[in-house]
Amino acid sequence: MSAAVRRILAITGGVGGAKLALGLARVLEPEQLTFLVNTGDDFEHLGLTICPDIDTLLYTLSGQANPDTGWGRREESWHCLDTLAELGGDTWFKLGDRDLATHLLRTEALRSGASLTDVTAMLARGLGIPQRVLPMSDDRIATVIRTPAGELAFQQYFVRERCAPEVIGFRFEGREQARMPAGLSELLADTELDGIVICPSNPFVSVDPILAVPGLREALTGAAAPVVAVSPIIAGSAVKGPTAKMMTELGVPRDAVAVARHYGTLLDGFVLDNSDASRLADVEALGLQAVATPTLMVTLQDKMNLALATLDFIASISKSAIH
Ligand code: FO1
Repeated sequence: MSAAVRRILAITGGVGGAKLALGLARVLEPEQLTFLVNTGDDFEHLGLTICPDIDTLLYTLSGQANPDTGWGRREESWHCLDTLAELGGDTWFKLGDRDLATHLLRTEALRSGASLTDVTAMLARGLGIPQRVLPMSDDRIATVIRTPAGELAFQQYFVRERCAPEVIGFRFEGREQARMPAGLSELLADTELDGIVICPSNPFVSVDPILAVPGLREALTGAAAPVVAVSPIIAGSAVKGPTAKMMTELGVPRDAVAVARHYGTLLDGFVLDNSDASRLADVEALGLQAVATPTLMVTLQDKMNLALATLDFIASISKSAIH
């Protein structure tokens, strides 16, 4: 347990972010920890509302995540998908039989007027998750990938096209009308909030959609608590997913320092992997505090160790000394 901090907000996207989220959940008391999750990947498929990053977090925290993929449920069966294939239905996005129950329940609750925040809380309760899990907004914001051949909806790019198309930019459709979820402003103003952690998620398609919610970036920057990001890039590569490929395509150096520069003035501190320790001074030259620690998370102990190292780093940062 980390006694050095009181309350923490953790910002997370998909599989990489959920690993640190689990580490944080294991070293903090449930009431100390709130999650803010990307919903830019959400989409309607076969009439169902799918929220991949929320589900990845919920399944990871509840021990239900598929250990092979990181997304979807463990001990899954695929009878519905197989039958869909027989009938000539769409099977490019793999919905398992157990996972379907989540999408059915969510879709029904949303259709009867519940907010995504309330539906997410209901699912978290059902999975025995005691922490608060907030979607980045109750309003729909859809991440759109810009490619030389035109625009692709996020899941078309990510799953159907396996991240193969070259990326030239992003658009967050619907952002202008979106609002922050209820309760977030109060948390950011809470004097007991001691830190905001940006988990090692893709900066472009997992974290930037969250920062695109009007007022959210400003609210994070204006919070008294320091904002610290953990690098998703280790020695020039991403552990999982297209982050490094996107950096190359966008003409950004493929390294952790470029991630810190991308977040810019939002950050007070940055956590690098030990293998990138030679770049500590480059991060500090951006006006940030920096620390190097093992960030590759394979075992539960790795996740808890990174969580503890990040919390210790937060406790060592005094935001007023920086700004
Ligand atoms: N990712 C895949 O690469 N292929 C799939 O068929 C797939 C299905 C899927 C079903 C439910 C769910 O919650 C997530 C699923 N994902 C799948 C993962 C997901 O699309 C991406 O990992 C995220 O959107 C990126 O964070």
